[in-house]
Amino acid sequence: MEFAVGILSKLLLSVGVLSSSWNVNEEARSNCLALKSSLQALRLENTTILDVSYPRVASRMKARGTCFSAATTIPLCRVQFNAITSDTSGIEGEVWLPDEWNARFMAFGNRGLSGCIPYDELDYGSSLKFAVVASNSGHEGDTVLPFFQNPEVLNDFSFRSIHIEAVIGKQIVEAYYGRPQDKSYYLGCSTGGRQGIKTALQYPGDFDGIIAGAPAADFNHLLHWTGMLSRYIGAPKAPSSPSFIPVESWKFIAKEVLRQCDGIDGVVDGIVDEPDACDFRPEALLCGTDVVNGKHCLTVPQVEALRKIYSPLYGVDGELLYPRYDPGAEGSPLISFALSGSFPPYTEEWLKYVVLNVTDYDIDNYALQHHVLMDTINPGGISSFDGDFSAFRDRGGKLLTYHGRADAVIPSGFSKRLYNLISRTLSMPSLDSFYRLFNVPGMDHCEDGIGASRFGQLPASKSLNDSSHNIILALVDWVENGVAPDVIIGTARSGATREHCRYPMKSMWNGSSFRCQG
Ligand SMILES: *[C@@H]1O[C@H](CO)[C@@H](O)[C@H](O)[C@H]1NC(C)=O
Ligand SMILES: *[C@@H]1O[C@H](CO)[C@@H](O)[C@H](O)[C@H]1NC(C)=O
Ligand SMILES: *[C@@H]1O[C@H](CO)[C@@H](O)[C@H](O)[C@H]1NC(C)=O
Ligand SMILES: *[C@@H]1O[C@H](CO)[C@@H](O)[C@H](O)[C@H]1NC(C)=O
Ligand SMILES: [Ca+2]
Repeated sequence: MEFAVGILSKLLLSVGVLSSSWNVNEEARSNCLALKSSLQALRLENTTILDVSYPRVASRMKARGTCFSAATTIPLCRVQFNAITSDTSGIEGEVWLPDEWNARFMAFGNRGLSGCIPYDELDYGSSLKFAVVASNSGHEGDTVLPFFQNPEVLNDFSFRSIHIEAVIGKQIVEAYYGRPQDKSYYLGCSTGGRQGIKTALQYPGDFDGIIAGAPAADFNHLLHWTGMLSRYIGAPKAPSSPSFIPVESWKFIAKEVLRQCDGIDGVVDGIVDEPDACDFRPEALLCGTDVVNGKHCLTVPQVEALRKIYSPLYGVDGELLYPRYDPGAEGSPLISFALSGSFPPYTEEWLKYVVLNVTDYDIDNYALQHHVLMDTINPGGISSFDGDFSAFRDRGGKLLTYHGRADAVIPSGFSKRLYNLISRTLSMPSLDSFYRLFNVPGMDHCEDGIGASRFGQLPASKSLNDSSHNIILALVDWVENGVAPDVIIGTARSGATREHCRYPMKSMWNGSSFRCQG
């Protein structure tokens, strides 16, 4: 009976929302407010509807306890929900349903270890007329502490929250508009990139198209690598270590990297297009016997630290754990993420709270062999480094990924490595038919940097909203019209544009412009 009432209200809603009567906003508003009782009647499994509201355009959105806020830009219906995922865990999320709907659904991921609803992304997606969903990934705050002795909360962060977003979001979309979405999409970068990769592997049916930028996948090794970088310069007691490199020194190291490698791509423009072509020699910065006061130079232990930083990280059995730091990323304000001289908090907390399950640990003892325990335990199954995308490929899924080549947090070599792992696992020399990686010269972590770094990948990286300049619309064109993007055109702060090539093509300068060559 309740189900029948739900169906009836669905039909009424669809008529109201889609009608073009003179009074459409008033009508949309009352349909929105009626959604609360129809959702209650639907009794979505394990889900409590916290509130349904029809906010004024430009009102600031924030949920209790969470860290972000953003204003809406278009009229929409806002649904706040809480989903129970186990006896000891649950997810808080929101679905935004624009009055003017493009019949598409989009879910968003998170950043860092953040348990925060990304309101700016909800606003971005809904302003493009998608019905959108995002969540706090199952915890509050940018820390590992909520996972301590709480494996179900970690499971939400590792693999479950995006799946729950998809399951609940789609039901709410259908309840409101009276029909399911035509296609469903996912957008995320960094942790959000890892969540996108994980979802394609574990829940391949959830999304028709996925954008997974600069993925923090191979998560244990990423954190381990970050910890090892900090150890090379003496963390956690860095300033008293002979190999310590103060943050200010990275400015002149960055200059030397450019002096040695900027021109390799044919253009001296402050950008190292192909960091893997840069055989940086830090010895060029050694203080000679003739060192004069004020000259920027480095000691032997400091140069040795640089050698390690610019080399791949190998494990105790000689296996590759993580690619090297990208030469060309030193100029970033994010250099201090791993190289401030402190031990990186994410790595320390990860080791303590979910690998060793202790609250206290002497991080002075942190060393290469710590990866063995991290690999063995792989908390929450978070690694997300697996090449078997066959289920996602076979259901017709499309995945776009991108990586800045001046990424000071996750080296761009990682995304090439993942591409090649998938290629080998599926015995596909090229993944063009369902998976495309765009390398972005001069872009930092997910966005920013002096390159042509804006292509619609994040709310702060808006670009022309056509499928050549906006990666979301490029994905839509691929999924819905079969038109795969050969290049993505990025826009720099200066307004200059540039075509970004898909891997393994390379960007080559022909004397007057960059061309992608394969
Ligand atoms: C609801 O939660 C229970 C227990 O946590 C779980 O077994 C069940 O699969 C959940 N249902 C859905 C639709 O997720
Ligand atoms: C894209 O931009 C044009 C011009 O600014 C605008 O008219 C159109 O509505 C936009 N499309 C979307 C989907 O936002
Ligand atoms: C820490 O707890 C997790 C989850 O209960 C467990 O899998 C892991 O083995 C524990 N770590 C150690 C070192 O015992
Ligand atoms: C370089 O590429 C551009 C763009 O395709 C083309 O117009 C130009 O003629 C090329 N220049 C040379 C020297 O090949
Ligand atoms: Ca250059």
